[in-house]
Amino acid sequence: MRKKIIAIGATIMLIGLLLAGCGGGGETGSQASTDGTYKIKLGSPLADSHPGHDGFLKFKELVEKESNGKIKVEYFPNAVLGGDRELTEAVQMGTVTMMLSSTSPVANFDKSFYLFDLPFLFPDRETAYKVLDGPVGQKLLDNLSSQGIKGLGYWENGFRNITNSKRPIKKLEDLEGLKLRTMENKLHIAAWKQLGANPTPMAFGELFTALQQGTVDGQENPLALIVSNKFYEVQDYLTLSGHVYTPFVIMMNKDFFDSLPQDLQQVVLDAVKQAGEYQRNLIKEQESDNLKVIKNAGVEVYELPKEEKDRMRKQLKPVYDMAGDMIGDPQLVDQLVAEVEKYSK
Ligand code: TK8
Repeated sequence: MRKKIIAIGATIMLIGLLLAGCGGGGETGSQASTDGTYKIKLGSPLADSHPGHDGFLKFKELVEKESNGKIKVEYFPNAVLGGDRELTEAVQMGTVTMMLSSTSPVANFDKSFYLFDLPFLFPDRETAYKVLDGPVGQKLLDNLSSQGIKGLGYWENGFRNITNSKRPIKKLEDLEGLKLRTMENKLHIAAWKQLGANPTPMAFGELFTALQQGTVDGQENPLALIVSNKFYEVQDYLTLSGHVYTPFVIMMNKDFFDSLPQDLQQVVLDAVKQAGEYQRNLIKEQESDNLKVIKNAGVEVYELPKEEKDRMRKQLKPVYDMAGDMIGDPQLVDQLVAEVEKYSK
């Protein structure tokens, strides 16, 4: 009898230790440390010369201050922990706690994110912010929970523009045969094919070398990234096309977020929102300086005329038709279009 009681006691102790173990701090960063503090291991795929870096420094400052030190942020910029896909997978596993990615590669994890790859969707930033910070943006953040991810909010990557080293892109026909690097996203690939280019999907981290070596002729990104990653050094032409507005989505390991007490969850959400407003403003303020940097580097800059944008929209009709099936939620597409119309009046 005595042996049986000892055996039951040992089992209870073992279960207790196991529970304490998964409650203790640890490499996964998915629970509180023994001293009751929480460590956020934060990874960014962006260079520390990009406003996304300033955004994360602001986030770290806010969340450590507002949590009275209960949350500590260990921040790794410059893609030292990986690019969009690697970081998203790491956050799913909990080996990284929090990160950002462009929404386009996230569509490979949750197809509703194809929504934001629709060309010429947003007429301006203000409309984009209202849609992203409203019910449609929230729905996509909520969709991420099935991937073990807590979507926290959206910051700005921006309106994408085309650079290349072959020829000025002034009209639709100038895209013919251009070897253009695209993000690893089926809708982007289909759209550039439909416009006559020769799309090459590639991770962002490989892009500078590919441009430098001529593996691809060009790429398309917002001005802030063209400057932060010095693409202007290896490109001769820039066309201000603004063909897609890409957001950054801020993501956190869901187990970690759920392990936070309610008040600290709110501290994290508020810090992401405030740091996001700060980051969005920085990008806007730096726009004209970024253009100057590109021009001063000797890049020829062209503005894509409205009539050419209209021709591209028309040419892209099959892609718009296909997007509905790719996104897999026709109501969501209708809701998005209605929101854009409502806000862009
Ligand atoms: C940065 C990328 C980048 C995106 C791209 O990691 O891949 O061209 O625009 O912002 O997410």
